[in-house]
Amino acid sequence: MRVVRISMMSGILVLAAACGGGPGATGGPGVTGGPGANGTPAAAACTGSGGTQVGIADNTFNPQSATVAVGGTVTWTNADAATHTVTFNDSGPDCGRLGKDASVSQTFTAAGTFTYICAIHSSMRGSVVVQ
Ligand SMILES: [Cu+2]
Repeated sequence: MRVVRISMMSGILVLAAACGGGPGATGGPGVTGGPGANGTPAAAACTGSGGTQVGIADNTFNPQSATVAVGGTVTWTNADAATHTVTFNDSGPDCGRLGKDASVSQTFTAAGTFTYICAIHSSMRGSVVVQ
């Protein structure tokens, strides 16, 4: 009987978690990771505009480490002819492929250090420090 009871409680907890998110819960993996818990941005995936600019040129993110306040936004713009991505580590959002002159933004709602790579060129690495 005890096993059955534990199983039922687990089911209830799963249901509660599934219903607890409300609007915005579908924004991306970063939402459920907890603030900075696993290096994923605590924000909807790849949203926002403006903010701190990070250029992509010669297969390098510049600056490689950008610092923003909590609630701040980073916008990446690709100046290379080659396609790049902004892909956060540890199952964070992948902001997709950026062709030449394309840009993408990410808003950060929790403090922490969020590392990312270009999924096409694994030597391209950057980070955003949110404080
Ligand atoms: Cu790249």
